Amino acid sequence: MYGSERAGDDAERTAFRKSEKKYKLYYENNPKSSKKKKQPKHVDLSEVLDFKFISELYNQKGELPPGVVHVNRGIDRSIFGLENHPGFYFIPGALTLDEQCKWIRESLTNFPQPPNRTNHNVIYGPISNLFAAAKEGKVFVEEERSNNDLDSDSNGSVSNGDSHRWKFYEEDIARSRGKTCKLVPASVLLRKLRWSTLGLQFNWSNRNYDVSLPHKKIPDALCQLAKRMTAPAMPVGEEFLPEAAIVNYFGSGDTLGGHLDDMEADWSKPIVSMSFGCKAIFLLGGKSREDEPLAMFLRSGDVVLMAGEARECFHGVPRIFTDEENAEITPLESEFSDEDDRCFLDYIRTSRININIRQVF
Ligand SMILES: O=C(O)CCC(=O)C(=O)O
Repeated sequence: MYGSERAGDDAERTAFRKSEKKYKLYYENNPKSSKKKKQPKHVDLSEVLDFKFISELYNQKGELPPGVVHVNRGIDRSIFGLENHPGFYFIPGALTLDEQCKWIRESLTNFPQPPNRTNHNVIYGPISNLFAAAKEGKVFVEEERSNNDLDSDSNGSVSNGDSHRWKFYEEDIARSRGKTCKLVPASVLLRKLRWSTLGLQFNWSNRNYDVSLPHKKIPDALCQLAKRMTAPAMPVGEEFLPEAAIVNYFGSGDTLGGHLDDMEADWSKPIVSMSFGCKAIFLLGGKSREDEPLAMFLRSGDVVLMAGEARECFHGVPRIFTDEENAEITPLESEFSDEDDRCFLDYIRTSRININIRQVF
């Protein structure tokens, strides 16, 4: 599902795959000037739906492009839908700058904290305080465990269940120990953070929610936000119950391959998906990978709901824009202007975060 996955020959030929390839980040081949900064290949973005523009046009002139509908229900924002995709809702600029900053901070500091799992669990076991360690320039060191250590773990170290454990050290101490141990800078681990899971934990190997895994409830403030945002897509008289969330972290060149979210028991409930940081392209396909997907921009603060029939549609993220001109994060730059916020700004300038929240049962 993630960018590193190799698609088979059949997948290469589908309409969805073709579209992913069209928008994916490729670099110009420029062997003569290999010292020059790599230049992204030009991509034709003329067919990408732009709901920011659509919303401005609608507010000024009441006009809508063919196939787009205005939905007026539930919350005090413009909501748009697509004639050919019942159950799909796009709420441009749904989240205030304050809300965006809050959830970016949470996504980097609290959400990847154990018992929430991340993509790093499988190699390193649970990692505490990754963002703080990266900010302080620390290095993760793998140490052999002695028999005494095996009886009781010391503070701040994590065990991956065998005779090794990983621990953050100041860089100079890490380098001196590192002659006999494996080292990974915390900043590298942060860059390679691809997902964390909140609430009921998703087991990616079995592709199911593993209720036996230790977990904390989704924070109340996030539940309240999800309930508010899902109102337009909820069956009448019912309330959304947020039980699980996936936080996706994207760096330059990262993609999320076309997939279905089909592991939840009740598809009548929407999935609410919130975007933070750099602008991205989202592809919304049909029930088959053969259906040609629609491409649309997702910006920081946009919210997408996938309910009803749209829950059965392939979707993915083939591109994020991390260059200054296209990332469109200027409003966040002024919001994160305190010295204390520098680390969040440094991260989000070249990254995108997506939080998507689900009712599972
Ligand atoms: O990043 C996004 O906007 C989409 C995320 C998504 O589709 C998923 O996690 O299932």
